[in-house]
Amino acid sequence: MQISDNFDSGNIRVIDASDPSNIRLAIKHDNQSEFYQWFHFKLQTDTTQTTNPQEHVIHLNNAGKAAYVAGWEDYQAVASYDREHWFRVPTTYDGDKLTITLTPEYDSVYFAYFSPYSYERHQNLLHNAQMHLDCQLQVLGQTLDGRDISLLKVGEEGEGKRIIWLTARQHPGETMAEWFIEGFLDRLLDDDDGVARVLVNKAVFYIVPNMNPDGSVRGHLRTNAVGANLNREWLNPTMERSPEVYLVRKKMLETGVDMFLDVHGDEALPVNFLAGCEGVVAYDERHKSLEDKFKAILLSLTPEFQDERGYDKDEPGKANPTVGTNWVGNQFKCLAYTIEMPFKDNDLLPDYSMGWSDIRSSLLGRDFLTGVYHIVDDLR
Ligand code: GEM
Ligand code: ZN
Repeated sequence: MQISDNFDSGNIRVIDASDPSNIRLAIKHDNQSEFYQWFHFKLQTDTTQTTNPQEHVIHLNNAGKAAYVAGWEDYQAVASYDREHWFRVPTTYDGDKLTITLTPEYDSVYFAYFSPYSYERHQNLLHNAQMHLDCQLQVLGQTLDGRDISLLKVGEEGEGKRIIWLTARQHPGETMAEWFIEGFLDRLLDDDDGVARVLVNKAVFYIVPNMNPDGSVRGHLRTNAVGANLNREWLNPTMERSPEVYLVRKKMLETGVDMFLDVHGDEALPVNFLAGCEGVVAYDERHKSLEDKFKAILLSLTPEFQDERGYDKDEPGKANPTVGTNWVGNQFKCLAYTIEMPFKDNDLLPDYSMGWSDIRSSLLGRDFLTGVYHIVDDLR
């Protein structure tokens, strides 16, 4: 039996893998950081040796000190035999260890915190998009590991056209964010879709499908290559520590912003929700009415969205200015939201076999495009 993580977004450390009924592993920290929670590893076993298939019991021994331990409550890990279709597997948490049990049907099986979004798939997304007449692939610069910081521009600037920015995966382990972008973009570039065609005439879109490619490939939960939490770098980013934010922010200052969506995942809350910028200095009645209208639109569009549960609201003037949504909302006095999807499930509409998934993230992205369609005229 063999456990490995030497692949794109792999993350595990083997403590002891000699006994299939007591496999002991640990999740590795993000580089130069205290954060960890994302895991992704391959189990190679041999199902032919015995007539009765053997249940494998896998312990993540350091789960109890992960970044967001509430994320392990009622959480089920995902597994895949073909690396395309991911299914939930029986998982328990005792406050210390996370334990995954599976009787493998095949000799090789992958496990992960959520459905991975590979760097290859990321590059395919960029290059498929650029084939569309209305889409241009721009490179803003390079990350600290030397990967492109890639931006997709959809549509053209023009008199009266709204400027709409989306960023995703500042936190690389929140892979649902890039699945969301895949759905949003797939629809935006669909020439047969009336909503998309009207939107491309009314707005220009700047989309960064992956803000943190280094952290993604390294198998990080939350930081870039040098341990920077990008969603705490927006007030004073530097090329030495956070070039991803520095270069995107610089481009935003060139283009302007009428609406900003920053796509994330949340470890603990089993719902989809939005976090606004109500605590920034520039927040005013216009901001609030735009937020209320956008939320009302989303509530009418899909039962996958709700506005009862979410983060505590910031007090007036007390928002953390280093957070992307807060910096953009304040700087451009625009509608700015953090979108949060669950690692677990949407408890209002549970799927007992799959939980929240890559497919549901992508479909939510398609629904958010309709939301943008219904608010685009109000953005100025
Ligand atoms: C969160 S967003 C920051 C908190 N925002 C509000 N409004 N309370 C983060 O960066 O901690 C996003 C995430 O990590 O998913
Ligand atoms: Zn996040």
